[in-house]
Amino acid sequence: MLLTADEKAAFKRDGVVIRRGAIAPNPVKRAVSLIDEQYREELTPDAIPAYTQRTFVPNLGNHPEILALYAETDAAQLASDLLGDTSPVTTTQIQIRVPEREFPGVQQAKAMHVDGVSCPHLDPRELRTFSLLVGVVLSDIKDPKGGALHYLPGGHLTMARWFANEWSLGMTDQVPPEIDREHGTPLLGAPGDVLLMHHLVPHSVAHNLTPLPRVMAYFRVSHPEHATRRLEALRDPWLDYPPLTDVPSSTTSQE
Ligand SMILES: O=C(O)CCC(=O)C(=O)O
Ligand SMILES: [Fe+2]
Repeated sequence: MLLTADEKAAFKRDGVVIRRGAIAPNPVKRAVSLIDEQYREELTPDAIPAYTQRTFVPNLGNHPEILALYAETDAAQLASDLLGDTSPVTTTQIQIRVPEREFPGVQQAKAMHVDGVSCPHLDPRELRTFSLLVGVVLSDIKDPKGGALHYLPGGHLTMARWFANEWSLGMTDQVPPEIDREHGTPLLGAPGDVLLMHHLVPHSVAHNLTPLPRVMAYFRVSHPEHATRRLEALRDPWLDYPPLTDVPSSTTSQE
């Protein structure tokens, strides 16, 4: 189902829309069991830091049943509803927050950041940006202390101003100090929930203090022109979102 006018207006204001239960139980169960099997068999503490920077279970990144969570569900349609044209998505990032008590001190937290800019493990002049993050919840996330993603509603507008006025390519700061101090809103949810998040919304993750892994699949979706204008898209939050040009920003709260 397409986004409602209210959801589009909320996306303009918050940079985030969450569709509860957008993905049917069967594709979710297939993805969860594929991930779960390999996670349990192959995970060693030494691998966790690198997986945390990139992706867990890397050999599943282009598995058809994992990619299908995006391409063969409403998720792809919702992304097109925001971006108009989209480039094909060919890879999935699987992010697991491992239980701290099972792997004490092994998995680092991630401070507030936007993806693809000044990544701590990359050359700060390299931009790996995109237009829209689509996140699929693959485990029950009931407790904010369970490694929930924390996002900052409205932060896309602050970030665009910072990129336009204060930031320059090559800086290692990921966000301005006032955003670094924020804790954000935890993404709580259940398997099959879908997060649509603007690429400029700052977000962070902390340790998982619950006994069960927190599992998300992320799809990074780009407007086809994005790669030719990455710097402009950091400074103009609606450049990659032609369908939203004339949508007013919401003034009423959602969720
Ligand atoms: O673990 C998560 O949910 C998010 C991780 C993250 O922000 C990232 O990999 O860029
Ligand atoms: Fe991120």
